[in-house]
Amino acid sequence: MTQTIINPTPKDYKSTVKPTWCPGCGDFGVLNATLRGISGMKLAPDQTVVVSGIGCSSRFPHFMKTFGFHSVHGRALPVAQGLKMARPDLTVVAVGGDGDFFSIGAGHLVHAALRNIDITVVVMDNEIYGLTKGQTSPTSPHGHVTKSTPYGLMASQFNPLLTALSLNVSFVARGYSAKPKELAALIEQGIQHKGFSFIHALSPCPTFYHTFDAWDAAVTPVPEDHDPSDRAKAMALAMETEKPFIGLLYREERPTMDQAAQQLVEKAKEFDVEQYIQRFA
Ligand SMILES: Cc1ncc(C[n+]2csc(CCOP(=O)(O)OP(=O)(O)O)c2C)c(N)n1
Ligand code: SF4
Ligand SMILES: [Mg+2]
Repeated sequence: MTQTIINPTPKDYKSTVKPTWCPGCGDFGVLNATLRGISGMKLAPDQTVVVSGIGCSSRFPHFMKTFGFHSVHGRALPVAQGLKMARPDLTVVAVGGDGDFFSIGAGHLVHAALRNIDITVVVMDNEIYGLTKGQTSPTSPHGHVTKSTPYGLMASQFNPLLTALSLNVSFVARGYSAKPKELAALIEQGIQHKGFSFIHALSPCPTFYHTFDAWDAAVTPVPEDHDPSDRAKAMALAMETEKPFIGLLYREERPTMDQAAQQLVEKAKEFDVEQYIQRFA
C-alpha cells in the first residue's frame, strides 16, 4: 500500500544516515533542495526512487528516506531508465556528479536525452572528481592545475547545458547549491515535467576546488523576459560561461518513450498471433 504523508516536511524524506560529505560541501545544499522539492510535491516515499552512480555526490540515495539505488560509476541512467520503463507509476530521479554523467556516463546521457523517458536528472557539478581526490573532470576549466594535470588542463571545458539543448532535452535548467530554495523549485518543476528533465546544479567542492566565491559573484538569474520555448535563445544563454545563468532555460512538451511503450503494450493485447502466422503458412 502506498505510504502517504499528510502535510510532509523536508525532514520526512531524510534518512537517519548522516551525510559523509566534507563540512561545507555543496552537495548539502542540493540534498536540502531535493528534500524540499519532493516534500513540496507530497511524493510518497515508497513511490519515489533516487538512483546514483559513484562519486561523493552519488552517496545521495543513502541520505534519503525514499527507495534508492547506488549503482556503478556512470550507470545511473541505464538503471533509472530501465526502472521507469518497467514501473512507469514510480517517480524516478537520477543524481550524481560531473564525472559520472559527462565522463564515463556521457554515452548514456546522449541516448537518454534522445529517448525522452520521464525521469529527472540532477547533476552536482563541482568541476572536479571529488571522491578520487581532485583530478580534472570534463567540466574543469581549460588550464586548470590539479594532481592529474600539473601543467594545466589542455582540453576544452564541456558545456552541460549547451550539450543538453543540442540533444533536444525537453526540460533544461540550472541551479546553484547555495540557493537551495530556487534549486528546489527547479527540481519540483523537473519532476512535474513529463519527459527527460536535466537540472545542472552548480555544487562546489571546497576541499579540492573551492568555487563558492567565484560562483556567488557570477551566477545570474535567467532574464525575466526569457521565453523557455525558444531553444535558440536558451542556447545563447547556455553559451554565456562567464555568467552562468540559473533558472529554467528550456521546456517543451512532447511524447515520452515510457508513454509510447505503454501504448504499445495495450496495442499488443489486440494482436492476433494465429492470424499473423498464417502469412507464413
Ligand atoms: C569503472 C570505474 N572507473 C573509475 C572509478 C573511480 N572513480 C570513482 S568516483 C570517480 C569520479 C567522481 O567524480 P564525479 O562523478 O564528478 O563525482 P564527485 O565525487 O565529484 O561528486 C571515479 C573516476 C570507479 N569507481 N569505477
Ligand atoms: S571531496 Fe569535495 S565533493 Fe567530496 S565530499 Fe568533500 S567537499 Fe564534497
Ligand atoms: Mg565532480
